[in-house]
Amino acid sequence: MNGRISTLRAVNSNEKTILTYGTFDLFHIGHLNLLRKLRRLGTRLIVGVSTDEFNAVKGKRTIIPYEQRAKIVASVKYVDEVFPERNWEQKRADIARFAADVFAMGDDWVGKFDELSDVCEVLYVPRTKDISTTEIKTALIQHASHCRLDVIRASERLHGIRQDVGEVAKESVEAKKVGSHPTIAERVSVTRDEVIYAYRFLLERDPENEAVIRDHLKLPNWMELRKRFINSAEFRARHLPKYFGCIPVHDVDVSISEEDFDRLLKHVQASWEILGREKPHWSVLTQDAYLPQNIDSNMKRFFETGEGGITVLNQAASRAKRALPKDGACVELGCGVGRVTFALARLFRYVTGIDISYSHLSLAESYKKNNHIENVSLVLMDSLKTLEDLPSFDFFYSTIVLQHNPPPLIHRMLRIIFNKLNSGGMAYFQIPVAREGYSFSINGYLSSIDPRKTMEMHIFPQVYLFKLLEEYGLRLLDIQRDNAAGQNFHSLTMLVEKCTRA
Ligand code: C2G
Repeated sequence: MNGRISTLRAVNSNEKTILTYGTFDLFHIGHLNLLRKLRRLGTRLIVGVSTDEFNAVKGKRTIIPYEQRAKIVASVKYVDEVFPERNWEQKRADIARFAADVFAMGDDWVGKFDELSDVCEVLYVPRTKDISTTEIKTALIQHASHCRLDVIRASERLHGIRQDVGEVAKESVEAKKVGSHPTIAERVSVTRDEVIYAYRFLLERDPENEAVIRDHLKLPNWMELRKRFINSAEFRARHLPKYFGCIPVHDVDVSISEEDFDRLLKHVQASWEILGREKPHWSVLTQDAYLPQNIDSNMKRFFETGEGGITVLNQAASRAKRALPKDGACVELGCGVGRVTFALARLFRYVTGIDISYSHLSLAESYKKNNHIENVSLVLMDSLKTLEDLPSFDFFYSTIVLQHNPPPLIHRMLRIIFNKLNSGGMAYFQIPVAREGYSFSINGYLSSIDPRKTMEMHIFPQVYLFKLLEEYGLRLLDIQRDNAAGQNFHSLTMLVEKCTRA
């Protein structure tokens, strides 16, 4: 089936075609009102229903699969045609394909699709208040947990009755003999819901089939179920920090030709420009809340995480019993949209924020202007020369940045940075130094570069890092293992100080 469900009517001149999109999961009155309102705007209403794969991209997981949602929407009398929405980019082509006169959405999307107004009218209509799929899901979960409570109460009641008839008395006498008494919870057998919730909450996935569910249902109670999940290899791999003591040496090229450097830099630049255009805040902190469609309502929270970074920095300095060179000049590498930069600006006399992506920097620039921040300058790094031309400075800051650069680039950038750091100055940076199975060969890498694969993760082996620290006379003041690069990386955040040369 090509995904289009329609009542096929010829398009004529006084036709006014309305185009809209949605997930329409757990179809509710809000959806119906919207479709009715939109149909009244024209003579034909066409609806793009998000596929399950696309919803995964949106960070949504639906209860009702695409096929059924599409059929439900198509059966609504206001709807003339339904087709699959597979990605964000298809709208312009769809408008042309359906000769849409109006593109319309509920006002929770206000402003998000204005760029389409060059090809058709763009409208945002008021949403129906107090109803949403998310609210229905929450109500369902609450209902389910009420049912579960009801079950527990019922079994407690049952326990009371059996006690009355003396059944349990015998058992409790036995248990008393060996000094333990089975609690109510231990006596309540495992339910199917508990098994499914255990998979979702502890392994972030659904059980693979009914057979595994049946196997868990054999367990005497939910404590045994929990024990089994927490001791499982999958849970440990997902949630417990890896031990890196036994990983082999990493095979990593760091010395490469100038020409290869340029290619590396251009590739990293291109990747981050794409991210900066498409999802700038998410590219800095990869959480759904910071995706383009969610950032407006989470912008404050986003910048508060920058403050959090300063708190951690201050803790490192106090552990090292060192005062940060606040009267000095601070340089931040990979400042992005300024998440930490503007917090650093409240700590240091002057901050230079450097980034490889113009699209990120332009957002930082407007934030700086809107908030009248004077002691920050933002610099686009279009080559390593940008770093080399920097005036020397007293403090260097960089977290969740170096990890996205291939090792030769990390090596070269740290060299320049450590060289430019004034004696007595400090550097604070986070860097992954190990990951099982990681290797880097420049030829292999350059031959497999994929510009679409925007967010890369790399490591910089400790041996090279410690060599650099030694070469530039940097003394370790504080070092912490961190989780900044995720479970599979051995990542360190360190505070170092440049020894004053005699
Ligand atoms: N809607 C509404 N009133 C509600 C809930 C939803 O008017 N109480 C509208 C939304 O504004 C949207 C449409 O119903 O225009 C579909 O909403 P969702 O199913 O939540 O769709 P969404 O996930 O927002 O997908 O490319 C755009 C996306 O596909 C939109």
